[in-house]
Amino acid sequence: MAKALANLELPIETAVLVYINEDASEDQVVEDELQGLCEAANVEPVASIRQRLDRPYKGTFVGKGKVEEISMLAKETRADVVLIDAEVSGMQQRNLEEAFGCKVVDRTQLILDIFARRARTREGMLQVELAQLTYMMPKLMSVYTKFERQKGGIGMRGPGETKLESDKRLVRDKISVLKGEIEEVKRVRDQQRASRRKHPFPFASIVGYTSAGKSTLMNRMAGTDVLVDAMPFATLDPTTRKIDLPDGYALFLTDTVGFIRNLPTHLVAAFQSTLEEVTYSDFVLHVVDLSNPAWEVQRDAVLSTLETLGAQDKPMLTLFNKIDIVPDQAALRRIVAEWPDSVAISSLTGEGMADLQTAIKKMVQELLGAVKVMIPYAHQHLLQECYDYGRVLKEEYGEQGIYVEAELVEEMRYKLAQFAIE
Ligand SMILES: Nc1nc2c(ncn2[C@@H]2O[C@H](COP(=O)(O)OP(=O)(O)OP(=O)(O)O)[C@@H](O)[C@H]2O)c(=O)[nH]1
Ligand SMILES: [Mg+2]
Repeated sequence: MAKALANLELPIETAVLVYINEDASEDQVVEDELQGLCEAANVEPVASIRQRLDRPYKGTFVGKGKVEEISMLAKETRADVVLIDAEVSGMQQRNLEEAFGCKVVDRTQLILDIFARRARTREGMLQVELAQLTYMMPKLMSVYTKFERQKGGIGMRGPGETKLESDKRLVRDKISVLKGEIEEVKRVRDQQRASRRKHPFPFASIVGYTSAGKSTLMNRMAGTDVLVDAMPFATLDPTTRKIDLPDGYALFLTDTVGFIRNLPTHLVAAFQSTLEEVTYSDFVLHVVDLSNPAWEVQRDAVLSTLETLGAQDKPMLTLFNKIDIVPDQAALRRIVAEWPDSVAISSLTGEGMADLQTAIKKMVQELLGAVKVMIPYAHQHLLQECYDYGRVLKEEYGEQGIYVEAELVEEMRYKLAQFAIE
């Protein structure tokens, strides 16, 4: 089912949007974001409504009165879908569909739909399909459980099994097939990663909220041609390029999928293999769209996603982007001064790129530690590794061995520790 979604340009569907956010000060930001997501999914909002909830109602998510209001609105506007800006359970979704007489889609399904449209590589498509099925599974379960209770358990298996049961089994089977295929793609990529490790210099990932300008930055720094788009989730598949820095330093840089808040943890997990790039990086470049009024919320969402990935302790350079359209330059200077390891840039105009290069070079230098070693001739292959994993500044052949001064990545310094002098 997901495969069919992946490549089709589906027709525009009309939708009633239901906003759920608790905090009134976030209204504008939440509305802008959902509308952006709609645009990316080919959905045309025809009406919207809001409910502030401390806690969702068990059966219908929104309150009874709201169910009626939405129902009326959906009928009046003849909307194709009601889109709820939250995660809704299978049971709630079904109850609401019955009440509204139309399809109900939740935030996660909307995001997955966009992912499905944007996925280009095989791995991307597999991941989206897995995420969709994984998300659907508990919803199917809830339908089944209700059914099972009515009918009792005996004589339901084997050839006489119900449609739902066989559906469930099919989904399970499909999930395990997909997992296997993803494992295989991942194995190949791990090999590539291992060989990338042999390159002399560290590698970094660009992370950030969706539409922060990650791909624009990547393109500027690496001269690549990654799709840049004002719509969310333009990039789904990671791209890696070598970036040359001043004084003979270099860096491998990966552009990753954009983060977004309220993305369920299991969905983040489904994109783990894409996001794994981040966990393997030596450091991260965190792009923040400073022109967005919600930049702080977005920044925090990214930081907490990094935590989910276990990458919260990576060295990080924060790049305050889009300074060409930030109205308050004084505030900008204050923010940059206050936030540690940050640089103000415009990926679009190139402003701040020299500062950025200097900052990155410093990060790279910090990863490369200076060593002075005497490598015995019996271990002379290590000299070649010094070249492979770092910068060799001096080599002198003496009686006891080869005297080497170099700047090396940590693994290499560790290896050479036994030959260190002074
Ligand atoms: N004014 C201005 N616009 C920018 C800047 N950087 C990026 N943009 C615009 O912001 C939008 C999103 O840029 P992308 O580079 O696609 O953003 P991204 O972070 O890769 O987004 P996803 O891949 O969707 O997560 C595009 O319309 C860019 O032209 C900047 O420095 N200034
Ligand atoms: Mg991008």
